[in-house]
Amino acid sequence: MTVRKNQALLTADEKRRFVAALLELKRSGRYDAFVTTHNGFIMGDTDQGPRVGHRSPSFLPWHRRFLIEFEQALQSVDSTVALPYWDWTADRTAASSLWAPDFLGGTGRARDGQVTEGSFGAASGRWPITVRVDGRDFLRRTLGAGGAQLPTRAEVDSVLAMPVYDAAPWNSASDGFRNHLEGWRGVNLHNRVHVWVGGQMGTGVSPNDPVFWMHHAFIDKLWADWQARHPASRYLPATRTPNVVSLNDTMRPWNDVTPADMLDHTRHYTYDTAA
Ligand code: CU1
Ligand code: CU1
Repeated sequence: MTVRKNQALLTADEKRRFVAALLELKRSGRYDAFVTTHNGFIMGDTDQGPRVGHRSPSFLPWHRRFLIEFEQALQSVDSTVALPYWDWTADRTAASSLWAPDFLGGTGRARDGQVTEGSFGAASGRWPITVRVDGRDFLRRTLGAGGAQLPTRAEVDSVLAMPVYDAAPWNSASDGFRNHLEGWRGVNLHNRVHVWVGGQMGTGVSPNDPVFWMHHAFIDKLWADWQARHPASRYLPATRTPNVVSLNDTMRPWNDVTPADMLDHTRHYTYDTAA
């Protein structure tokens, strides 16, 4: 059984194994296929047209399925690995152990944002950015640039308190839990973290930064926490709705997955809530 842990509680050996599995997927080319898929959806998802991965109700089930596939890829390299989650309400500075050289490496240098430390720094030669939106082939970060602040626990709680999953017009203008969590309006949780990290994380090729998976594992955990807090609330829309994925519609790029299939994460993994 896969148990996803808070990254701050991983042992040195667990960190080593996670990093080694990432590097092996990168070396084999499997990693970059995930980056390509994600960017394709970012480019295709629009407020007035078809939208699946983002700015729509299926933001949460789409990323849940995407993470499960990635986690299975990691486990094909090392069966002991699970995706850790990054609770950015607790580990909220560039001094966090998350960014240490033995894990993800730190922020980028001032000149060009290039990450210089650890396995994902340019000097390691093991993390070339091949699926990219410009000519720069190295991982970039600008942690907390411009005085940006990560969301607080109080802000998370204010979003978890929202009882309605989503609402018309089912896009970036919607009220409801999904859109306040995704971050197009209101306190903005998910989008703000992408901006705080900066570099590739602020673009459609965000999975180039391995922190993408830990950020989205926490977003996924917050969805599970919301479900537990609102047992009477349901995924919406429940019936066919133009341009968006309703409860029982299949969800691209998969042809056998619906949001309904993704509602119970415990069929796939659990979250270690010891912390
Ligand atoms: Cu995404
Ligand atoms: Cu994201």
